Amino acid sequence: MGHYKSNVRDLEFNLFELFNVQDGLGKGAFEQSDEDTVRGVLTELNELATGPLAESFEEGDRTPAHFDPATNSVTLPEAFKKSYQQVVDGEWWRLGLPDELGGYGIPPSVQWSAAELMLGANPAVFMYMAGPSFATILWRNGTEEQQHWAELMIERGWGATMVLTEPDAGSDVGAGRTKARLQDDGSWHLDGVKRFITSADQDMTENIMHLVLARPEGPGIESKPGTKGLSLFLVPKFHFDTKTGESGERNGAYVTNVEHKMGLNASSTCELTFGQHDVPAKGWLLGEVHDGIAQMFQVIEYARMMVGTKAIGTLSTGYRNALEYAKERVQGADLTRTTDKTAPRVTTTNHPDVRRILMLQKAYAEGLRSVYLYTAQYQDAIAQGKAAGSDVTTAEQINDLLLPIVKGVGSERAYEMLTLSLQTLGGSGYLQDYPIEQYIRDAKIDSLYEGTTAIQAQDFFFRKIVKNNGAALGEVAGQIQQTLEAADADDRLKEERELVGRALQDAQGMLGTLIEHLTSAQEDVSNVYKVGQHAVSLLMSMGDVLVGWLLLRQAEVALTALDAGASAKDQPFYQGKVAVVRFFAKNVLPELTARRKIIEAADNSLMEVDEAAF
Ligand code: ST9
Ligand code: FAD
Repeated sequence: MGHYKSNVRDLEFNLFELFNVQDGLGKGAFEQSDEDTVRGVLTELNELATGPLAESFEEGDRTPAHFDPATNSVTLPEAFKKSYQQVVDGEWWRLGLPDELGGYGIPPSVQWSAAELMLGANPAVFMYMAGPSFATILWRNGTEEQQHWAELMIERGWGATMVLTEPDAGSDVGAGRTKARLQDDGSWHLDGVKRFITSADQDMTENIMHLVLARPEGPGIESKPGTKGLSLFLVPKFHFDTKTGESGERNGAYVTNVEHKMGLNASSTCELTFGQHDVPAKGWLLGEVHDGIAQMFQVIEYARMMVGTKAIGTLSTGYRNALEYAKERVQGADLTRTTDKTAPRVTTTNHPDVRRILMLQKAYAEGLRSVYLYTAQYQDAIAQGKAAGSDVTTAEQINDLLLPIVKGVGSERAYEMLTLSLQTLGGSGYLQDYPIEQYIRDAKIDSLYEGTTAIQAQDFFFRKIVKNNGAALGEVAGQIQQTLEAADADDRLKEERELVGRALQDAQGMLGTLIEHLTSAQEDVSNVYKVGQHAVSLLMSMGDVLVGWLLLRQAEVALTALDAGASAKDQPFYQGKVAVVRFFAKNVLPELTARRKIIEAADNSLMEVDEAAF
């Protein structure tokens, strides 16, 4: 058995029993798919994920991406390349493509379920498959010729990268200094050094298309500071025949270093240098418009969803590995019989503390899966709405609101819970005999790249709530209220509903206080520091409310299924859904009241501490 323990039952539960995606299949944008296709996709992909894909997970860690400075090239271990090839040959990358580029017309919610399976089994493999997805950005924003390049990228299976970060420009992308100078033939020469670029070189694809943010220079080009002065350039590793895609001369974008990381070692993280060698680094402006940051955010939105799903997928397999171990590990007597030295030894699942940490892992693994799939419901609605020519503004705003929760809360809770997965195994968890230590190392990056948690929290508060006048949040809060006040609500979940209701009030109270601080910053600007100090707490709390609410909805579905006489095989699954919301509502949600009190008592004493006193 490989390391990866997937949870297709729970994916299908979310898709078909909780969110009823089947209602949208066979129509509009999803005309080509039906329930059987979707179940078939998940079954087939699950076999690939738990088998050939998971097979090279460990090898990719122990034999990291290798950099050869003499040739500026990166090589990957053979076993890893084999896994990649199998996913590519299966054409699984087509799942994410629009119909006109050869996609299958599968809803985003199903695409992300499929992504969870691949990301949980071997995240680096999935990340190297960025070429076709990033080609859609060329397709959407490019000139007619660049749209043809998008087709070439897909047909010829090229790799692709997103290139923002520089040594002095991480969270602050607008501090980037890489320049692009306009040439007489309409192309651009790039000059600068980018850092930490994922997949910037590998030995698996014929070519790599770099999507690079740089500052344009040339006659008549206005220079603007910050992110609004950045344009997006297409910079291939090799020049290519623009009709056939055949590779030609080497372009002047070279990998000049590969980082030695804590985890995710199969994924190459590269320094990428433009125009500092003999060959110029030629690029082409995307769509001939200077709108780089907005264009790049189309990539970033996808990547933030991907990072959250990766973290949650890793948490899920961490939990299931821990559970399997605990069910078999015999250690100590039952707590009620510890004084009796002859009492039988029990499996660790009998110990209250092991139960506590297992149920906490289950709550976040299954709750956060629902959160990313709830988000994907809005991506489904956007696709359907666009196909029907209707207004999708609300769905877009809710999707935008939820992305920092999927990414920020997903990554933070996954890392926190994975340490409990390891704890469940005791000392054995610390060994490389089990996959959990690698999960922890591989998952830590999720709270860092694609915008750190602090950046997600600020995005959530300032852009997604304040700038949106709370419209999207109001919609989501309205849905939560509806569940809480439903006339036909099940009495067996009364207490849980009250606890979710109180948590929602607490989170709304936190938000209200932070908005007061922001408003009062008009008189005393330092009050905005209070928002900065507590924005992460707000983000995490809103995440907990969503987890609690979705676990409650899951439990309602489960009780109905149990009442209807669920099969013997399904009964424990549904009983688990009821147990997990009971636990989460009573043991986690009350913490929000304390967090609210902390925010209400916010002051700026922290900001007044002299740096030397830290
Ligand atoms: C990175 C990559 O870390 C990590 C790994 C990636 C691997 C990718 C692999 C993908 C795999 C794919 C595989 C597919 C397989 C297919 C199979 C399918 C099943 N939303 O607030 P302002 C825009 S990359 C939208 O003033 P500042 C907007 O245009 C590095 N747009 O910002 C706005 O203008 P306006 C990641 C947004 O103060 C403009 O920006 N690095 C949003 O100038 C300016 O906004 C980061 O993420 C948004 N949320 O700059 C950097 N926000 O307001 C993190 C802004 O007029 N730092 N815009 O609309 C930040 O995000 C900063 O907040 C900042 C601040 C840079 C935006
Ligand atoms: P900094 O921005 O220096 O942040 C340091 C700390 O300060 C963090 O805790 C941060 O939250 C905090 N901080 C910074 N600014 C603020 C603020 N304004 N308010 C509050 N807190 C703040 N980049 C790419 O362009 N393409 C890639 O493919 C890519 N892949 C990556 C892969 C890996 C393995 C890694 C490690 C990084 C990758 N990155 C990539 C870069 C990544 O996106 C950045 O590391 C990330 O955005 C953070 O930037 P930084 O590392 O410079 O940290």
